[in-house]
Amino acid sequence: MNKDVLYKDLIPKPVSIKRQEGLLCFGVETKICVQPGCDQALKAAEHIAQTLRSLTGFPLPIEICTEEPKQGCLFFTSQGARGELGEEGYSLTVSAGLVTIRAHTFPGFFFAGQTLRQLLPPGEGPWQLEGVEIIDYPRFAWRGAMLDVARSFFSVDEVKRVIDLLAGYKFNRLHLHLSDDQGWRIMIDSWPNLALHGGSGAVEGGRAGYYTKDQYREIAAYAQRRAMVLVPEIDLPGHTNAALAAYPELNRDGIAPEPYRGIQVGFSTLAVEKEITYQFVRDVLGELAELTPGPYLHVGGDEAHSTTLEEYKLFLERVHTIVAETGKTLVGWDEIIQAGLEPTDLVQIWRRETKAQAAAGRGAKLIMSPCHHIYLDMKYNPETVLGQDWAALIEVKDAYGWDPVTVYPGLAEEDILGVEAPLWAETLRTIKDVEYMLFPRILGVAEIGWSPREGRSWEEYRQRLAAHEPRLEVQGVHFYRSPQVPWKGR
Ligand code: TNX
Repeated sequence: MNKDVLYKDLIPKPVSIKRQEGLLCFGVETKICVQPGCDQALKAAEHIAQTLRSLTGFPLPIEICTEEPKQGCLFFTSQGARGELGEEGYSLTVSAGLVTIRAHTFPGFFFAGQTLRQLLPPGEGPWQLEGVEIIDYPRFAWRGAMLDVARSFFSVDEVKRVIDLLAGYKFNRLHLHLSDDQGWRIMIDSWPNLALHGGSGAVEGGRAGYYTKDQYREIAAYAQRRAMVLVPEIDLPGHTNAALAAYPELNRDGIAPEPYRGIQVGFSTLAVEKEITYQFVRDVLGELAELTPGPYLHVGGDEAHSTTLEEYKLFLERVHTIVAETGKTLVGWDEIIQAGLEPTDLVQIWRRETKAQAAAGRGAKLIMSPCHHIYLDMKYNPETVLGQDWAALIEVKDAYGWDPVTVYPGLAEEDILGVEAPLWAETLRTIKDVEYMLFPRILGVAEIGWSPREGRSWEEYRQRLAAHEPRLEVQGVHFYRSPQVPWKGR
C-alpha cells in the first residue's frame, strides 16, 4: 500500500500531520489503555474500541493504566495535551508499538477515534498503523447538517444512521427541522394534537410520523455519545400550517385550514395578534427546552410572508423573551435580522442576498448555510432526479469551493460560528435519497468547517475524496459518483 496516499486521505484534513518512525500492528494482545480518573477518555475509548473490535476481530480489552504504557496499546490520556487543542482537538501519535491519543475533553478523544478509523483501511486489513504525528483541532465550533423531517418523516433508526455517518467526519451539530406546513414531528404533551394530527401529514408522497418524547431523548443520547448536539427547530410564525390545522384557535379567523401536501412556502402564519399564540409558543418551546439536552432552540423565522414587518418584529420580541426564560440560546434563519437581535443570538445565513454583516455588527454569531453552496437538496446537475434547483445546481466542486468568511461581504473570521448544510425533504422519501443528496457533498462541508483555510485546493481534495469511495461503500452509503471526482472503482 502506498503510505503517502494512506495518510493524506483524511477528510477533514488535519491541522498538521508528520510521518515518523514506528508501526503498531493490531493483534490478539493489543490493548486499549486509559489514564486513571479520565472519564471523558474512557467513554470515547469504549466507543472506539467497539468500532475497532468489529472491524479487526481482535478483543481489544480496555484497561486503566496507572503507569504510562510502552508497547502494544492505544493509550488515551489528557496528560500532556497541548493547550492549542482546545475543546475539540486532539493529538494522535503512532510510534513503535504504541498509539498515544491526547485530548482535553470527550469530543477531542472521540474525533481522534474518527481519525484513527480513517488511518486504517476501509474494510480489510492489514490492521496496522504507521508512524505518524497528528495535531488537530477545528477551525469552527459549529459543524452541522440539518435534516428536514417535517416534509417527510425519517424514523429513529434512520436519524441514527445519519448521525453515525456525520460523526465519522467530525460533525458536531444535527439540526432537526421538526415542524412545517406539511407536518409536525414531536409530541408536545400540552398540545397533543400537534403530533397526533400534524404528525399524520406529509408532502405528497412523503412519509408521516412523529417522535415520542422518549424517542427524541433516545436520538439525543445517541448523538451525545458521538459528540453531537441536537438542535431542535420549531419554525415560527410561518411554516405552521400543520399546527394551524391541528388547533383552530391559533388561526387569525379561528378556522383550521386543511392539511397541506404541496411545496409552496410563505402562506401560513400563527395569529400573531392573539394572546393564545404566545401561550402556545411558551408551552411548545418550554417542553422542547426541557426535552433537549443541548443549549439551543431554533425558532425558524424564515419566509414569514403572511405577516407584516411590524407584526414580525413584535412576534420575535415575544419569542426572544420566551426563549430567554428557557435558558437556551436562540437560533433563527437570517430573516430574524429584521427584528431586534440579541448579541447572544445565532443567525443562520441562507439567502444569497442577506444582511449578514448587519447581524455580525449587532454581536450575533453566524452559522453559514449559503443556499447556492450547501443547500444539499439542490440538484447536482440538470439530470439529477431528486431535489430542487431554485438556488443553484450544486456539483461536488461547488459545495467545496467557497469559504464561510468571504462568501458574504464584510465578515471577519470571529463573526462566524461555523457551517451547516441543510437538507430539505420535499423530494426525498427514503434514507437512500437522503444519502444520495448528502454524499459526497457533505464531506466538503466537513472540511470547510474543520480544516484550516490555508492550502485548500479542489485538485488535491478531489483525490482524497476519491479515496473515500471504498469507505462509503463498506458503510453501504448510496452516493453520487460525480464525474468531477477521479473515483477508482467501477
Ligand atoms: C427554502 S431555507 C426554505 C425551505 C424549503 C427550501 C427548499 C429556508 C429557511 N426555507 O422551507 O424547504 O427552501 O429548498
